[in-house]
Amino acid sequence: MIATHSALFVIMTISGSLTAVQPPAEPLSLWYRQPARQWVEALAVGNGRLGAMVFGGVVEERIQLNEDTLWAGGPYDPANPDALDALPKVRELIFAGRYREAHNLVGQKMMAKPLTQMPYQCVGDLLLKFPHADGATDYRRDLNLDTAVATVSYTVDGARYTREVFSSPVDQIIVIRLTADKPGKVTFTAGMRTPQKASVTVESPNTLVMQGVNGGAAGIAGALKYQGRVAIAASGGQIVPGDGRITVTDADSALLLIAAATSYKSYKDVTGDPESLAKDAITKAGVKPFESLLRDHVAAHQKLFRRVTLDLGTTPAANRPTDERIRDLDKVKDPQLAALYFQFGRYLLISSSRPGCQPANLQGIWNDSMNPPWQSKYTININTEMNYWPAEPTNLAECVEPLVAMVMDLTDTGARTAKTSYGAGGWVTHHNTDLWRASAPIDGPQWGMWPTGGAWLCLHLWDHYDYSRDKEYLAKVYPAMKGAAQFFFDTLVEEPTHKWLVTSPSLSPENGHPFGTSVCAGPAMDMQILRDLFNNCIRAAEILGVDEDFRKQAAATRDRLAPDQIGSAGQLQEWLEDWDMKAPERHHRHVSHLYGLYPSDQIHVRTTPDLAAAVRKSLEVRGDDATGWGIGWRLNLWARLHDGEHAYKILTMLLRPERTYPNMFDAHPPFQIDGNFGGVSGIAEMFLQSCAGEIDLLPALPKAWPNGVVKGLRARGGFELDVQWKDGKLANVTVRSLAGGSCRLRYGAVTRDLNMAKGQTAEWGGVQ
Ligand code: FUC
Repeated sequence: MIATHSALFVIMTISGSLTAVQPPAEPLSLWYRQPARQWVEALAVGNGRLGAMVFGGVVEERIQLNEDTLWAGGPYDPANPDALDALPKVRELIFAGRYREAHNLVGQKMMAKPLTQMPYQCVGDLLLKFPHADGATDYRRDLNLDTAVATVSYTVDGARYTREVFSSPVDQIIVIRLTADKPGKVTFTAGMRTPQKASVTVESPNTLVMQGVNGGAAGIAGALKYQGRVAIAASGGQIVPGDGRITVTDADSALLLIAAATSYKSYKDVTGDPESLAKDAITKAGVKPFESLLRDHVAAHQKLFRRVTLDLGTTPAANRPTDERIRDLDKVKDPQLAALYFQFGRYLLISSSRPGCQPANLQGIWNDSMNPPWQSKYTININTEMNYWPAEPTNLAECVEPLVAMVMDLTDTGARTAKTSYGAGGWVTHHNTDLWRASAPIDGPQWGMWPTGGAWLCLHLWDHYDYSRDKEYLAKVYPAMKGAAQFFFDTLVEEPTHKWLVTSPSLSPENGHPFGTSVCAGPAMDMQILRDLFNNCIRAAEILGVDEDFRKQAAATRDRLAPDQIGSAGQLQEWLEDWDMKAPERHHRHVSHLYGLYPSDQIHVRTTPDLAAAVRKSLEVRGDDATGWGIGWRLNLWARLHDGEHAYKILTMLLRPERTYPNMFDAHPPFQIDGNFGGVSGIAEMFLQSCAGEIDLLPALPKAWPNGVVKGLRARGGFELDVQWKDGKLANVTVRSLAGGSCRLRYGAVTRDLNMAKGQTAEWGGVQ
């Protein structure tokens, strides 16, 4: 980091005096010169399970807390038994073109009971009140992405105060240390508040205990107990327990250890003991000095975070506070902001999705509400998948484990829905799920009547193998892939015109067609997802040497699916019929039918140029602007079209204040984390694409980034690559093989085939 401070960067402190607060020494930091005034300014820390938002107030600190299993409700089965009887009639109406009647019948007979799923909720807040009078100077609040520590520091009455906050994946606690550079200066009162049904008491002398039960929602009773504990230790001074609060006076420093747990053991077992879990975590962490808590936390974080570095060049703008950089994006040349956004997204995935935890939901794990937007759950018609797009390419494969575990749960709950509502084998999941792995269609026909969510999730099961080539893992997940295929063997129907096999009833996620609903048969996205599912099942069965008959059935079914079609405007058709140009929302945020180009590679500029041109046309018709995740998807698509300039333009739209809050959370709006993750994968796709059987180097490099280097990206086949470019041209690439095997590198028209032993490294320099 260049530590120059021109007059431009002399800044106002929160008390208004002129000072020169230094930017953090670590360039991969978010930083601010004032506390957070609203939640989307607070800084997020998390260990996959325990999340905190750090506001950084001088007189009052608010640490908003989450635990990733604290959702409303309890185990439930929403599958609607009336669906089975209605199914033939619904299909008949759809094939007769009576879509609105089909919609109504679906609404009456096929939707889940209840019609909504359970919300993800918050634990509450830890509040620290300080006796500082107004007038803090030299205030800085930062989040170091390399250490995953949030720090607040300021000066009051000549003493410099520092607060450090992190959420340790090793010790399963959130740690807060309060220090001052003069002895006896640390004085504060700690208390807790919560919107949950809970009480806050003090376990003398030094522990705040919040205990409660979760609430019900939509008629499903709450079934969870939970507990949060805050143990306070002080060096010097005094700890005085009070009524629901604890006061520390005149200490040299204080250490707060926060644990939280619920009784959730699995989607069908809520018999855990939150008290012993929380107590144990505090007891174990309590014997470690702060330095070892910190060291272990940082080591665990860096093991993942440091696998990838990205340098796009740095300008003086990189010294400025993050909120100002986002605000001035269009006025100031600041390539490092994109690198920071990229690494922040990787930081968020590491912090919200570690093995053994719940998958990252619509807000990762950060939520301060009892009824957050879309319940902050799992939306499987794009959002959950987008959360995991960057995982494999940006070398965070471990973070996929919670998603894989959720899919395994869904094979069970989804098998019940398949049987009850469709009379089918295998398993099915519609467009949403929650902590309880609900799998039936919700919300209403327009959104919910989409049976292909589980099949899409299976792409992630396959990709996790394809990037690692771990056959033992593949053997574990293969039954889930096979079960997803089985459901479609049993439910695909022949459409009357071409005799293609199609899904029915279904829809092209959330987009209404010209006949007053979204409900239809065989939308393009379904066909593309099922082609991937069947192909990946066949490949997996071949690798594992099993199920020859099943492979044949998968191939025969795949070959009868409706093909991708190009419509009259030259666009890729979203539906079986050429309805695109007549659809009421031509600029719809979802671009479901373009799944074939990204995340899939069925459509590719090299292998299927006509279809790729049709995707381009569809994207042009749809337009660039969309919700945060809608922009994130478009970014990946333009990168796959090898149009670096357009991809860069879209990335700029994602980074603007309209789509990026001051704390760098993505703005749908409101906050939705998928846009962050789509942004990360999109940036990675500009440098490296691993699809259609090749590794494409710098396929979408924009002019704005003439020089740079990215290290540690992953490609299919277990390869890790460092790519460097100069003056807009590939300068050098290093390939490491982690699994042994062959690959083809491509740079423009030039290719190079490699056959590598496990552990081998190859260089390709000076490519013309
Ligand atoms: C889908 C999207 C919305 C939102 C919601 C969580 O329904 O269409 O834009 O992202 O998921």
